[in-house]
Amino acid sequence: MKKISSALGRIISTRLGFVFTLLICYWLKSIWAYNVDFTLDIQTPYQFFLSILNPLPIGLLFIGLALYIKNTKGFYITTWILYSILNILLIANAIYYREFSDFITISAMLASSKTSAGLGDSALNLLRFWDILFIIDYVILAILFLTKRIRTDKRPFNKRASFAVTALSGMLFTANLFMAEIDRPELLTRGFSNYYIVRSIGLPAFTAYSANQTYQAQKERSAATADDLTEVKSYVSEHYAAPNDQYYGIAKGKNVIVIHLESFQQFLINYKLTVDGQSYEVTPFLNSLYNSNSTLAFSNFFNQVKAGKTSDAETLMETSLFGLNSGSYMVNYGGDNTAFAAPSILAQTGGYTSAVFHGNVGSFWNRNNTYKQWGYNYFFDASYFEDQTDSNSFQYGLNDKYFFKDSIKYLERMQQPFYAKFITVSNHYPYTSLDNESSEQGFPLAQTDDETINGYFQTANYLDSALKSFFDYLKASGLYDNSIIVLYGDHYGISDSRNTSLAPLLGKDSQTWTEYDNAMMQRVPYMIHIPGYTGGGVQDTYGGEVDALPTLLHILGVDTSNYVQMGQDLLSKDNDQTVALRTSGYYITPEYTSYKGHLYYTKTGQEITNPDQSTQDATNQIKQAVATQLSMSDAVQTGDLLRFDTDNGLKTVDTSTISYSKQFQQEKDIEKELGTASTSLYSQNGNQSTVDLFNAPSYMQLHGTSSSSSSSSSSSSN
Ligand code: GP9
Ligand code: MN
Repeated sequence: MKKISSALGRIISTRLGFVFTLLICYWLKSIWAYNVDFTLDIQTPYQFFLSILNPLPIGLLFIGLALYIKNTKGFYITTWILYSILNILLIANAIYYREFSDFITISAMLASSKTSAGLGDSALNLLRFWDILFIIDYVILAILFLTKRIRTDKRPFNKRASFAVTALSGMLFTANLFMAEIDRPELLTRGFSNYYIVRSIGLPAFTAYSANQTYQAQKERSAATADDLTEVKSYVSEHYAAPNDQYYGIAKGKNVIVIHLESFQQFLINYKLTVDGQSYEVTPFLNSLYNSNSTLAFSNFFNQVKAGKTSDAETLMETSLFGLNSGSYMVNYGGDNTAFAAPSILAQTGGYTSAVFHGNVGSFWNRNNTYKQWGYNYFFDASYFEDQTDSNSFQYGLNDKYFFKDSIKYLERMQQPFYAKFITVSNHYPYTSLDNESSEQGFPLAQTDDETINGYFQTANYLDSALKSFFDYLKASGLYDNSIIVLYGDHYGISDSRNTSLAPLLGKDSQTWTEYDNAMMQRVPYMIHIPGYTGGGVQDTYGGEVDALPTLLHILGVDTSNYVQMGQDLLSKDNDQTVALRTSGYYITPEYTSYKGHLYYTKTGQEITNPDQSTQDATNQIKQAVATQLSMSDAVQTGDLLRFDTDNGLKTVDTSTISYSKQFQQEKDIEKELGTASTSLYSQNGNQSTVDLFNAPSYMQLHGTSSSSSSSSSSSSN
C-alpha cells in the first residue's frame, strides 16, 4: 500500500503526472455535475459514452497548455489558474442550473443584471453541502504538497512533448465532435437545446459555442441602424392588409387558448385510416371542430418553418416574423432581441395575462429566455408537472393527456382575460410515445413498410383524444364560453423522403408522386374556434404561419397597422395569398407552386417545364415578392431592428420583472393582492379548484377491450 502511494506520489511529482492528476479530478467532477446537477436527458448508451468522454479532450488541451512554461513557479501557477478556470465554469454552471435549469450562456452573462433580477433565490441559498466535492481536491493536493508527499518538478517539460499533448487533445476533441455529429446531425448549426451540446461535447465547448453565437449576433446587430427599420416599415405598410369588418373584433376581450399541435399535418383532418378492411377516423374531435360553423378553419394554410422546426413555428405564429434561413431564431436571437409578440401586444392592448404550458424542459429551443422577451408572464415547463414518470413521458416530455391534466392547476389561477399557449408533444417523431402506456394502445398502426408512418396515426389519435378531454374540461368549468381556441399544426410529421411510402394511404401512386405532392403536404391546420359564433366555416385562402398573428389580432379587435409584422390577415380582402416557404425560391400561390426546383400549376399539379412569357412574368413577380418578404424579416431578426421601433404605441418588455420560478406562488400572491377583484377561474369559483373536472379516459377505457369495458368517468392519471 505504502509502495503504491509513494509510486503515485512520484508520478504526481512530475509535471506531466500533475497535469494528468488535475485532468482526472476535473473529469470526475464533471461527471458528478452531469449526473447530479444537470439534466442531460441521456437516452442511449452512446450518449452516455459521449458524456463520459467529453470532459477529457478540452480539459487536457487547457491544463496541458501549462506544460509549455519552463519556469517551475510559472508552470505551477499557470496550471492552477487554468485548472481553476475550468472549475469555476463547472461550479458556476452547477449553481446557475439549480435556478434556471439551463447552462450559462454568454448572452446571459452579458445581460447579468437582467438574469440576477430573475434569480428568485440568492446564489448562497442555491449551494448544497455536496458542493464541497468541487473544491475538496484543492484541499487534498494542498495537504499533500505541504506534507511533501508530492513535490514540485523543477525539470521543464520538453517542447515537443508539450506539443504532442496539445495535438493529442486536439485529435480527441475532433473525434468527440465527429461522434457528436453522428448522434445528432447538425448539432451546432441547429442549436436545439443547450443540454444537447453539453451532453455531447462538454461544458467548456458549449461556452465557446455560445460565445461565438453571441459574437456573430452582436456583429450584425451593431451594424444595423434605425434607417434599416425605416425601409422595413415602408415595406410593411405597403404590404399591410386591412381587417375585414365582418370579423374585426368578433372575439374582443375573450381568453385566447392556443394549442400547438405537434407535427400535425392537414391531411389528417377528415382522414380515415383503413386497416384490414376496416376504416378508422383518426381525429374525430379535430374534425368536428374543423367542420363546425363556430370555427374559422383554413384549408390552404402552410407551415413555413426550416431548421428551427417547432421554434420557427412559434416565432412565426406569435411575432409574424420568419425564423432564420439557418439555425433557430429562438436559439440565436430569441433571448436578446426586442420583440412585440402576441403576449406583449395583448397585455398592453387588452390587459391580458399570458402563459405557456409545455411538458419538456424549459431550455429546449431556448424557450426560457425567448418567452421573457415575448412578454410571457408564466412558463410552466416540465418541472411544474407532477405526473411526470418514465411511463407517461418520452424524450420530448409529458404525454398530452397528463400534460393537460397537470396544467389546469395553474390555468385556473391565471387572471382573465388570459392568453395561454399549450405545446403538445406526444405526436412527435418517432411516434412511439405511447409504447409504454398499454392502456393507450388500440388505435391501429398503419401497415406500410415504414414504422414512422405506421405510428403517426396512433399518436395523432391520442392527441385528438387529449384535446377532446381538454375541451370537455373547458366546457365543464365554464371557461369555454368566454374563450376562443386557436389550433395550429407546427410542421410536417412525415418528411418528404417518406412520402412515397405514405402515398398509397392517401389514394396516390408512389410511382407518380411528385415534388408538387410534397409541397401540398406542407399544409397544416389553422383553426380559430369561437364558441357561440356561427359565422365560421372552411376558408380556402392561401396563407402561412406568418399570417396567423395579424389574423388573430384583428379578430380580437386589435389594430395592427402600426406593427412590424410580415404576414397578412387571412380574412382580409386585401390578402395577396402568396405563401413564401423559408427556402428561397419555394412558394405557393393559388396559381403556381414552386418547390425543389420544379414549377407547377397549383390547381392541377401539372408541371410547367417551358413557361411562356406571361407565366415567366407572373412567377418572377411572385419570386420577387417572397424574396422581399423574407429579406425584410431577416433584416429585422438579425439586426434586432425592433429596438428602434419606438412609435408603435407599445412599450418593450421589461424582462427583469419576469421570473419563471415559483410561479404557483406568484399566481396565488396576485389573487391575494387583488382580493375580490381577482378574475381567475379559481376566485370566481368561490376559491374552489376545478382540477377534478378534467377527465381523460384512455383509449381502452373509451373503446373497451375484452378485459376492460368502456367507461368514461375514470381519469387517465390513475
Ligand atoms: C420540444 C418540442 C419539439 O420541446 O417542442 O420540437 P421539434 O423537434 O418539433 O422542433
Ligand atoms: Mn415540432
